[in-house]
Amino acid sequence: MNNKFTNSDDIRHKFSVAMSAMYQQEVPLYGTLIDLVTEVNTKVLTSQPDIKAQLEHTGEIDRLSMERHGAIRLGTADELSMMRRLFAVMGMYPVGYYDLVPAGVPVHSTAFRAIESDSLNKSPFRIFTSLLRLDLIGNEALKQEATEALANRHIFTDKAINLIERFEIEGGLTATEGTQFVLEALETFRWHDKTAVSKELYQRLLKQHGLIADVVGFKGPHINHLTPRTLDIDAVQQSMQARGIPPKAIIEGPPRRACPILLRQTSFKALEESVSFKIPTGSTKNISKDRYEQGQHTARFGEIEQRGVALTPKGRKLYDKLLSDARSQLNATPNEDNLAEYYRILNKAFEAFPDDYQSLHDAELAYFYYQFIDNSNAISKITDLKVTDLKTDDSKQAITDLINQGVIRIEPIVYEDFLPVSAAGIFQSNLHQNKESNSNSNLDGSSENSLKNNNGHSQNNSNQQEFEQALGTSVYNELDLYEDIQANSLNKCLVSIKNYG
Ligand code: OOG
Ligand code: NI
Repeated sequence: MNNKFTNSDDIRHKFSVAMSAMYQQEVPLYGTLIDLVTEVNTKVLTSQPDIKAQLEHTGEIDRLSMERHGAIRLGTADELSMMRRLFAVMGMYPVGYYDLVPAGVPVHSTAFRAIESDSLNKSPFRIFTSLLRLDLIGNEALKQEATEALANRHIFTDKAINLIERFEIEGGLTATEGTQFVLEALETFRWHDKTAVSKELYQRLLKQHGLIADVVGFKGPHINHLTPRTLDIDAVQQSMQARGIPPKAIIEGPPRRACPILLRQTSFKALEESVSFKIPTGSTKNISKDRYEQGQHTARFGEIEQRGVALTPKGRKLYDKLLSDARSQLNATPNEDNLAEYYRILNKAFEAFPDDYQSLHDAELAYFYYQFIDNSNAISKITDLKVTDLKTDDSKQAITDLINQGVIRIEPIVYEDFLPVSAAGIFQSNLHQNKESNSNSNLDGSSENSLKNNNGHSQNNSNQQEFEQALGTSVYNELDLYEDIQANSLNKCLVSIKNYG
């Protein structure tokens, strides 16, 4: 990149700092949560030197305190495609496809994030971005009203759009433009307590599904949570209540393990917030003179996550199987009442998943960095370097030998993405639970007030194609990215060994 331009990693970092500050102001309890996470992380780093060393080796130690993800929900294809262009300015690209419809949540999603290891370590900021599936609304008249409400809103400032276009034409932004961009982009994610829709329409949308009301009812895609990364999610969960932070009952994802895999998440319950609904012109209601009436909305919360090693397709298949076995054995949605029983079943199921890094590596269940250890004694013993890649049995054996000889070490590649079952759990625990609408399973299409099933799309792929068409590009496959990172680390190692001395 031409050096008259500011680095996209820097823009992303500044943006994530600004976003976190804005959200702490909007939702002060999120600030309390960050303080708690910081305390717990400091304790872990002092009491567990092996974890500290691992994070130093992988380059994650510096990013730990700034690590955040957030989430937004969009209403239209145009919003999604402009959002992609906005994130590109910050070096964030769509990775992964998550269809949440089978889990009863009428959206499909991707995560915008950096994709290179170095960029991730500079700023791992990610946004889980969902597109509402309005096509699933069975009631045609309501669908029409929702479509119109979305067509009438403009979620990006004119200046933000100008700067995005400038970035695309010039190939970058100057430092001054980058600073302006952060301020303008932030506007899109701000909370608006004055809505553009009437209370009556909002209530009909809510009856259909809490998510539809959260998207269609508002002027913009307010950031609905931010998530710091903790090194001990159980410790944070246990201390939340004492700090006045009401936690959701269960921790989503795998059970607690010696070698964490993928992602564990929990959140505090969404706040009930006051909003002002627009009174339509011509209405006889005249509750306040500025023609708004009061109401409530529940959508915004805080979340925490503990990240572990990224799994290979084989590892992921095993994870999905064990999780699904545990859930079928429980035979109910995990909740407050069956919590102890759920964890017992889950722990038992995951005994089938190896829990030390060497076994995870040797069984090709997880992705690892290969790192050269500068140790002349060990290296002098190498006579013939037989490693070429990660595919042949000879190479694999040679790598194992190098590890045993102390020439290279393995370190876990952290999972940077999301999990659809967990995401659905997070969505559901933070949606307004309307008794009539039954937010959890209202996708059967059996009545006017319910959402249609995944009409005509039995193939997951066709949903992904529609999502990518709306996005304006295809999403990166996260597994390819981990595989590249692993292969590159091996190549770097081999070069270091060959050049040694
Ligand atoms: C997104 C929920 C998913 C996660 O961390 O899995 C999510 C939302 O509520 O919009 O953020
Ligand atoms: Ni989240």
